[in-house]
Amino acid sequence: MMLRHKLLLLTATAALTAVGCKDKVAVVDGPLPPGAVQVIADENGFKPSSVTFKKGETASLVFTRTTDDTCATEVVFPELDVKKDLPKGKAVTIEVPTDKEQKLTFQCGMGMYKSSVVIN
Ligand SMILES: [Cu+2]
Repeated sequence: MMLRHKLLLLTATAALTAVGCKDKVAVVDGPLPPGAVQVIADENGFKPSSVTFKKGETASLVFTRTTDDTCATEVVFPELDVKKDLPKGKAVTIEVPTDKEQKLTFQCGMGMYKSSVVIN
């Protein structure tokens, strides 16, 4: 029997402030919660495209989409059965299970931008 860990999905309430050019969207400024890594979704896909966490430590990814000119309007974690919309300019936090060593993929809705999370 496989125990599938339920992910806690939460939308970060981090305040975002748009500055400058209307096409630019501010990403989360100020400190991220412990164990959180910021990921930007833009016209080139996800940045960074690989994130590593330590087994057993609190881990989350905070996604922010910064442009409309991208396919990455949602993020999908196939192995975790998780799919979340990425509204432009809104930080979306996805908690990553670190109970075991594994490599997870995250990608855009169509699977073109593939990135990975390594837990080791
Ligand atoms: Cu895509």
